[in-house]
Amino acid sequence: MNSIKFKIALLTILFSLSLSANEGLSFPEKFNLGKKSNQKHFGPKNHITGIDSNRNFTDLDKDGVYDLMDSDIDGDGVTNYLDLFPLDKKKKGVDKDRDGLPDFVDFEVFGKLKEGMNTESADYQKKLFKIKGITIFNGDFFFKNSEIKRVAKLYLKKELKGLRKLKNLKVLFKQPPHAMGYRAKFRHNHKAITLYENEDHRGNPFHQELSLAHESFHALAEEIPTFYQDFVGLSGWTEHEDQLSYEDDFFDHTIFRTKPDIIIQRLKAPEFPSDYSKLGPEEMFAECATASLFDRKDASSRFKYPYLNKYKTTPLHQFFVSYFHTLFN
Ligand SMILES: [Ca+2]
Ligand SMILES: [Ca+2]
Ligand SMILES: [Ca+2]
Repeated sequence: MNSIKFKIALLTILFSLSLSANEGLSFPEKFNLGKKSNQKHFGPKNHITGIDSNRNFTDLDKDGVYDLMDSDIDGDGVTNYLDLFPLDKKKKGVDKDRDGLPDFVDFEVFGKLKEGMNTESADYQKKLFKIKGITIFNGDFFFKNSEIKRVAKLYLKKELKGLRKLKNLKVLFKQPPHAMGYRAKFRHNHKAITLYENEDHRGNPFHQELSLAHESFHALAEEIPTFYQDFVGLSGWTEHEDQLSYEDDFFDHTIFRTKPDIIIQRLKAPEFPSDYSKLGPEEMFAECATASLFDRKDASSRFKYPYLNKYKTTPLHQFFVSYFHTLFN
């Protein structure tokens, strides 16, 4: 991995960690700022592709879940991203053709296609929703039709075909390139995968599929905690209250942010598919699962998984392969 890519990987971790740290906080009453938003911080149509920072400490529907962490801020039963009025429990937006996709994200309503989308994309959007419960839509950055096809085929016909409907993966959308080069992010509080427009994905569309699978496994880890815990038990990691240990090495959580290279050094053996997999049990789970799942002869995984051959001789790889038999159809 060259230094730029390495830095990007580290920054991605940093970002994930800062999010999860934030999500774990509990907010004292005095921080309940109660500031009303005019919704302008949200996305293009329903203003919800980014969460308004003013809403970090408010709880609109008073369900005890702060807005920042609430997948349904107004409590009307419609997840934020699919709610045309995410801050108004009386209004949701219409679904005229009654296909389950709110018309403001629907690629096709009664034969009328959204800008740039073709009928094939519209069909894939409907199928992905019906079969996997995932709504793919255009966020602040639009999908190309070829991308819609690849993404939908990944879930409907290829490696993730057998994946069951996940309760905490409901939406998938695209955002402009991230200043720090992030490729994708699963936002568990919002049941969403954000795909960032990315140079690597443009040059190697296959890598976009690997990123999606990786994020989907983050969703799966939450949905099936026993799967994740069995993995942790086998992986060498132990989760303590305020730190993690790998075999006999103890790591304070901050080290993942400040000195990730130390961890990569300590976990020297190339028994995991990539250096990125060494950055804590959650990343290791998603990386190992993805590397174990994909076996395409026509698309090289070497770039992302330089130690793949070695990894495939390990009990961890075997663990995933056996688990897939029970998890996937
Ligand atoms: Ca709430
Ligand atoms: Ca809602
Ligand atoms: Ca519709």
